Amino acid sequence: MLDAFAKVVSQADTKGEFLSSAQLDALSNVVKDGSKRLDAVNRMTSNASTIVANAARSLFEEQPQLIQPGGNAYTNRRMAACLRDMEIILRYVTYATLAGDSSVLDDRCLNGLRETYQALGVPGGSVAAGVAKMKDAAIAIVNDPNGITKGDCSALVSEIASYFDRAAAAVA
Ligand code: PEB
Repeated sequence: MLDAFAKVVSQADTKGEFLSSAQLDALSNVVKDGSKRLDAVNRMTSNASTIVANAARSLFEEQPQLIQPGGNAYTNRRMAACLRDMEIILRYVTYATLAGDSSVLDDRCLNGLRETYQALGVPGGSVAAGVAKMKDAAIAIVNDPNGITKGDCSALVSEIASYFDRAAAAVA
């Protein structure tokens, strides 16, 4: 598991080189925008259950076969597993956002997930659709201008979007 700093150190060390000025500039931006990053993580974390519940509700509205007899979220046990899975994915997206690097998400959540769903008979495309819904909700919450110092969060938001996209692509 790497963060934005450890990643650059590891890349430079592999080549036996000093950190480049481009690498230092990129990290300097990570430091400069550190409060935005922490605020985004805080907002996603404190709204996690709302993000998950709304995304799941909307997924089941669009794909009602999932909650009908024989569906992959039919029975409370499977419904609970589904909500839990969405929460796990969101949790790892918040970790990646804090770290500024996707490796924690890749290594501890997404690695082998497609194969797990295939083995369980859970439709990966439906999980990906649920993840896309969490992405929209999380970004709306991160971008909410109320009660926060205003600034340009576009780079951070596209980074966060990329973590959700990565999760969706890993299971679709
Ligand atoms: C991944 N999910 C399930 C299982 C595992 C995961 C390992 C099997 C064991 C269990 O049931 O607990 N676990 C999960 C994860 C990590 C992990 C992401 C990462 C670290 O450790 N059903 C649907 C939707 C979808 C869904 C499409 C969006 O209709 C999910 C939610 N996951 C789902 C369901 C099961 C499951 C298990 C229904 C139960 C499958 C079954 O037992 O029939």
